[in-house]
Amino acid sequence: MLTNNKNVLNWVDEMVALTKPDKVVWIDGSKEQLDEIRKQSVESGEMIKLNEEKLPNCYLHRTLPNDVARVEHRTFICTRNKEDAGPTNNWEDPQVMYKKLGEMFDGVMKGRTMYVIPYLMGPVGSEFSKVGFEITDSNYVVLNMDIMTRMGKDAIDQLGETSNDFVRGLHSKADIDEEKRYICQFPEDNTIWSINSAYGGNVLLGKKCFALRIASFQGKNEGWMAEHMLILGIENPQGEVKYICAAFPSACGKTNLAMLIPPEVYKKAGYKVWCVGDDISWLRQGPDGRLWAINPENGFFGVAPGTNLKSNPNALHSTEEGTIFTNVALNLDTNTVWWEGLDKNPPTNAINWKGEKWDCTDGSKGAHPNSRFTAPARNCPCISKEFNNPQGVPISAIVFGGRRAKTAPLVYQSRDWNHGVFVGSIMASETTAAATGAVGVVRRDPMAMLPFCGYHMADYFQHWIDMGQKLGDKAPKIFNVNWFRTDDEGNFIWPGFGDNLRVLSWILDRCEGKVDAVETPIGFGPKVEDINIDGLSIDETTVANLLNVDKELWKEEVGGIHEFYGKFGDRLPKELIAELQTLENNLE
Ligand code: OXD
Ligand code: MN
Repeated sequence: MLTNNKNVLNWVDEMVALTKPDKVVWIDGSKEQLDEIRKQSVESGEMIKLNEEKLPNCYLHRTLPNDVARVEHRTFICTRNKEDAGPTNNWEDPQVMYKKLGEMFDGVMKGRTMYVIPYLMGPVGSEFSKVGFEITDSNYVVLNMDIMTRMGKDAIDQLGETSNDFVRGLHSKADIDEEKRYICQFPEDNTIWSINSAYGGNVLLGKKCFALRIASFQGKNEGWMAEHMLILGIENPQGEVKYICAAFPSACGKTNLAMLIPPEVYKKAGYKVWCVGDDISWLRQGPDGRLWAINPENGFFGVAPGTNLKSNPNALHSTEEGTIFTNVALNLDTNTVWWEGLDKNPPTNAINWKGEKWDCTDGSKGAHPNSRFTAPARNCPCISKEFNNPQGVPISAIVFGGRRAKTAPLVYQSRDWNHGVFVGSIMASETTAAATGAVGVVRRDPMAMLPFCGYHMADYFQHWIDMGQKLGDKAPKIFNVNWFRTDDEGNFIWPGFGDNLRVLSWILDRCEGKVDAVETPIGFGPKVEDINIDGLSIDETTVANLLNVDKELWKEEVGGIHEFYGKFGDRLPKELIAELQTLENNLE
């Protein structure tokens, strides 16, 4: 036992009585303890130790083929009133769910070791960090939580001897039965129960379950925000750094943007980009009235395929030490890892993500498309020096984005905060061939929070509006970007990747009042000449095309927004209905 806190001890006793483990181990986060767990995991085959010279302290883990991604259809928000979970979440009554899962958890750890993991979300010593405990029977969870959070004594110290303010997470692999897999959040009880999965997003309870679903609910009640946003700093040649938060649905290059490499002309001029976070921001109003952000996490749980020295060298370098790879291919000649898109030399003597002999000649994939790396943030060559700052960083701009072939322009700015909330609420992405199902279908994903908002989405929009009221003229400016416009042949027009800095520069110039804009029906757009294309092979005509707002397409879009908003009934804030009306008027 690491703590005398009765609230923690009583809860752990209850969970021991329920799950009946053979042994209980409290995780203090010490190297000796973790080394012992690594050693056991290698002996049992749960982890494979990789080449110590090429990938020091790195391991490979494979999950079952039925357990390779988050399971939204089995994820529940359990609030006493069904309406409080809203129309976009699965709901169950808490008592019903506790009973149902209670039966599944009863005795589930017989013959197993229970680990009790204290962890901190947010920098050590930050008033804004929060404590969680995860009880688990998985070594993989312990070792991943060590990378993704500040685990052990720091969390115990932050909680103190008497506080009851911690999130109670219970996880068991059980039989990894997908028919009995449940990821349940009980926001009113600060509780998470997850069973029958051993895949990251379902079992690393500090991440999506706590830092987004539970924290979004806490944020609404406590006057702050938990968002599915990266945080990046842009340093100008004078050495001043301005910070941006950005939300994108999956498959829009969020990790790449978080670790962007400036294009040559910007690099030469002295610009630098710093990563504060790649996935989650906790935002609150600081004493100076501005909005400040911390990244609650301590590592990156990134998608491996497509990550390479060109697309994201910073992410790749982050994985060179102390990393756990999940469901990638194993190169048997070198005892290193490989995934599609890493390089053009797939190994010829390898094991695929399913654990089968694989030589890449049959067209099958070596790595699962959702294979991952869990890498310490400290490894990232462009990690911000403010990463551990307890105050976080002040945010100048909030950026929303999606993948739209034609509708959304390269960038536009909202007229004001409420209009910006509207822009976030109508966020959407068109499906790509990478996902199953039809291509080009518009999926609404407000603020990229659809699977992660722990309460009624309309109340969440209201909370955004309330935050804007509180921030007043200190509020960050809100923008929308679209890197994915295509020409008539379906080719991307904008180069993307590092060149996205050209758009972020315009955004910061707008925040500082350095450039004018043109009014369009959907908001403020850049003047063509204000997007720097120095060193690019595109011309001003192309930029004009990228910025063009097609009224006919937007009229269709309005239909889709009405349909989406229809879900929320009376609970939808009147401010958003007014914004939709303004958009319709502007399109006439
Ligand atoms: C993630 C996700 O894994 O958003 O970050 O799915
Ligand atoms: Mn995410």
